[in-house]
Amino acid sequence: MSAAMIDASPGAADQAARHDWSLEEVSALFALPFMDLILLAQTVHRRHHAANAVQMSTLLSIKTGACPEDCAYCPQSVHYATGVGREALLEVAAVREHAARARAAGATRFCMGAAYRSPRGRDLEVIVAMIRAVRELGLESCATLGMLSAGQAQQLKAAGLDYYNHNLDTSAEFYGEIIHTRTYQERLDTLAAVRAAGLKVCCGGIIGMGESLRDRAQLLRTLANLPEHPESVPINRLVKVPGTPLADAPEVDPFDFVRTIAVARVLMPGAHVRLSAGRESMSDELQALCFLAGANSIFYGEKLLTTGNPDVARDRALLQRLGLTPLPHEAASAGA
Ligand code: SAM
Ligand code: DTB
Ligand code: SF4
Repeated sequence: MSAAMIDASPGAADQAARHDWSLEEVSALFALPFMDLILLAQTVHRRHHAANAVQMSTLLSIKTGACPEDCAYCPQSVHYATGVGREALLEVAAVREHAARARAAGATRFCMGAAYRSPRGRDLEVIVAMIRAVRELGLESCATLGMLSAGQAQQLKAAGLDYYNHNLDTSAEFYGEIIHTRTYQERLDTLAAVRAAGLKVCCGGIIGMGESLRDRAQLLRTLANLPEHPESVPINRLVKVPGTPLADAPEVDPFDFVRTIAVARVLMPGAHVRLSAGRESMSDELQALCFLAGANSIFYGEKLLTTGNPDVARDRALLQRLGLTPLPHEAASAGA
């Protein structure tokens, strides 16, 4: 399908959310003239979200390094010499302190990441206590712990977890170039277990690993064609970490990155599209284009898991210069 066959008029923004996108349709969105795509994405954005609100999540690595998986982008894989050491699971009190600081700085969601293939039973019990501590502070909670069984997902839900992050990372076709220790189907199975447990889904991918435009289209198509759209869609720009196989991956054309955000916004109108890893090396102008294209969520705080993120002062200044305001979390805005 050529770009001319896609309805990019503002009226197209009123379409109901769909789960039957063809690759041709998604590719045609990517092929639209840049301005047409941005206008469509911004129109969709305004139909479904507060125009100038940004959801703010703070990340903490609760278990760092020595991960048995071989994800080619990841500084925490035991397979690559990146200087990231093996650390034990943090204590609950330390996590509570980090979460309290994140709340004081203005975050509404606290995301705990662990370098696991999947969590072990006794660690999961400690993580349950961490989730309770985060919730007691009035923050939304998110965890990303690798693969989950149905029972583990239910255990996390019972602890009060709000979101589970598990990314597809790229297209099913390109995935085998990046990860060999876990299948694409295993990722889909975890997402299904998370959904079945009643948790909200945070699922996205990484741009800049050498994937083609077609792979980007397939990733977004797979996300949009899930039985329910993820509530949160993180779009990461690869952080090239020395020692990983992707340390010298080719640069992404910034406009192609913005296009990816815009297509995610059009395909998943109700989702929060998060401008995720990679912001530290983005100009303020590029970030503003990403917000214009429909991004309405960021990771907020000096650190992602092991790599850097813009400091809080820079982000506050950026939001202020753009007239963007932090989104209160759902429970708070519902008066709970
Ligand atoms: N180990 C768990 C897993 O893989 O599901 C959770 C943590 S893992 C670090 C979470 C996500 O971070 C990955 O799926 C990937 O999308 C993202 N990520 C990791 N390293 C990255 C990098 N160098 N650049 C951009 N995103 C990255
Ligand atoms: C996501 O999509 N990106 C975040 C979060 N989910 C867990 C992680 C980014 C990690 C970047 C590399 C690092 O800091 O180790
Ligand atoms: Fe492990 Fe997650 Fe890193 Fe893959 S992305 S190596 S599973 S920590």
